[in-house]
Amino acid sequence: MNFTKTILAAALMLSAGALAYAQNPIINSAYCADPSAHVFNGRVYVYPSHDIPAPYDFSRKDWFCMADYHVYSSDNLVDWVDHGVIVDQNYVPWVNRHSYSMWAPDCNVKDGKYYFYFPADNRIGLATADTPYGPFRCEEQPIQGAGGIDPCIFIDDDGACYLIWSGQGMRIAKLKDNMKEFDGEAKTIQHDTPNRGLKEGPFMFKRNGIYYFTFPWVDENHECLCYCTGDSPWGPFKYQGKIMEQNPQCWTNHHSVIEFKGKWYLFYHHNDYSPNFDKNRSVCVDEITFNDDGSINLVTPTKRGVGVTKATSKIELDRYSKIADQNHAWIEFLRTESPFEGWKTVFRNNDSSRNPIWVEYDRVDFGEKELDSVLVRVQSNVGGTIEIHADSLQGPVIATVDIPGKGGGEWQEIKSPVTSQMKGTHDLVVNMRSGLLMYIDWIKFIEK
Ligand code: FUB
Repeated sequence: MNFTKTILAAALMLSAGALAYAQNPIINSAYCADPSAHVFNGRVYVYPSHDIPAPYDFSRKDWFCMADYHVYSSDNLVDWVDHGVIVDQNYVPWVNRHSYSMWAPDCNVKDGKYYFYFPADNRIGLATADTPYGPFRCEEQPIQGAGGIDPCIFIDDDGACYLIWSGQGMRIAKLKDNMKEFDGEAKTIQHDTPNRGLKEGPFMFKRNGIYYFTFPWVDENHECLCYCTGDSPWGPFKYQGKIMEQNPQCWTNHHSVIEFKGKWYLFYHHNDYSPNFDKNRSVCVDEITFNDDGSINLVTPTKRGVGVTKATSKIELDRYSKIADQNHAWIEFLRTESPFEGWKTVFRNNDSSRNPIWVEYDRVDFGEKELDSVLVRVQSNVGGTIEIHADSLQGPVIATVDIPGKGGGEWQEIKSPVTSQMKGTHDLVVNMRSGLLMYIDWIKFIEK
């Protein structure tokens, strides 16, 4: 028997559950990095690595520490489901249980079977399943000949499967039908990216006949994302430019690219929930666009992310699309000791400025029903007034909300009638019309 015993789904899916988060980062229940996204049966599945703070038996307290993998899925890029643990270092026969080295994985489907490749102990392992979310069965041994990290499994239009990974250089090997043995020799991928810092995390995809070989690369001091193009998975590849600039707050980045419902998306990571320790990272997604010649436009990371937010759900203004000048409006954690609770938006009129103090949140779906009121979760010692506009600061006022002052840093939920009815999807601009200092957690609309 080639497989170890089927891992009991119940044992590994203890933490499965639903979570809804419409903005970046998309996963707010755990630190996650290295997101490999794929579309299986019309649904997006994301296979990230799972960062944890170092436990007692891992001595490198300042290093990447990962013991297992979860998979997350969504059919709208807004509501995400955590399917729980799919592979755990304690259940893989060849992995040292104290190595915590389950770095960036990838998964793909062939003939109805799902093949999940993961690194550990500088080798690459395989687990297979009949569904994208498991239960996965681990092979007894790692893949022979693939020493390194960051596996990517690329399947060409003709069904040929390639394992690409980061070892001594970027390596590629064609796989036999069993998906676990090389069909011929592994090769080093030839590309002409300027030879400065580390390159790792390869991800390959094909679009309009062009093969895109993409990877994080330390151009200056941190990893940017860049891409090369070629005519074959084997290369050679020509360097074309960057997909995303480096983020000076986070040394690594790691990504994947998918097409979903006619648009293309870039999944990547930053360290939003852990600004002081960049080995506890978080997964984000933003749209990626191509020009007619196949070149990629630089993606600017956003807080707003992708997808449309329902007006009747909590609209987290701190995941803004645009904001007034940073002296008058900014974000802070609700509680720094508990970052997954999220952020609040701070409105501060500290110099009697007559300039509007505002925040813009794009793409809110009001549906077709009549609105009754808006609810605002807010904190303010002295109170003030906010206006909620549709479309722009000059657009119609949907509601004016008077916030009574309340001392002691207490939160209030203030309800106010809607004065202009909205239908369909609109951007929102929230403006502090009067007041000195106000914190807003979220707003939501209530239908009649
Ligand atoms: O997550 C650990 C490592 O950091 C990955 O394997 C690299 O790609 C980098 O993101």
